[in-house]
Amino acid sequence: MRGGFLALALLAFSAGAAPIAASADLDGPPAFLITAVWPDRDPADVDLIVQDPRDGIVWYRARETEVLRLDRDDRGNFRDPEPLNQEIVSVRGGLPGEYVVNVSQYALTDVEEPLPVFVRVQAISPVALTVYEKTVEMRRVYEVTVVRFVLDDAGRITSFTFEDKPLAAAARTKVGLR
Ligand SMILES: [Ca+2]
Ligand SMILES: [Ca+2]
Repeated sequence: MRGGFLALALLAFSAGAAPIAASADLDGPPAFLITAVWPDRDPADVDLIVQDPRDGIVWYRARETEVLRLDRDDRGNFRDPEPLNQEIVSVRGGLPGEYVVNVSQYALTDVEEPLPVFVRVQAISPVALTVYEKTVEMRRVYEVTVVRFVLDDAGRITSFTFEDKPLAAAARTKVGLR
């Protein structure tokens, strides 16, 4: 799979994205989509937590920043008759700087097998293009950094890095939770 990731990354560098405004219109078309998918009908509640370059964080308790929006919150099978398990965060505009993509488990207890969570970053403009994808295996309640990417002034991704950067504590503080 490593080779696959590298090929995708190189594709992203060469294809780039059309220059897009640094100020976002949250109702306008997304520049990027970040999705997390876990097995259909699984009761686990996985959360996307994404940070923008101005330290804004989206998650299920805070669904919008200047440039990010949680478009779909999924709580496993809780109040959800559909088998699908998928969370979606959209990136609007081309605010330059670093974006951090984390996934966490709200509640996963007593599981023997790891839960595979497939995370994908897609560029939408000018064409839909997967720029990064990875499956992380989650075993219990915790948070992991899947990928960090940097946009330049033209809205192009210039780097992918993977150093862990926990966001959940900061996200909780922002909304007044301990
Ligand atoms: Ca969730
Ligand atoms: Ca679901």
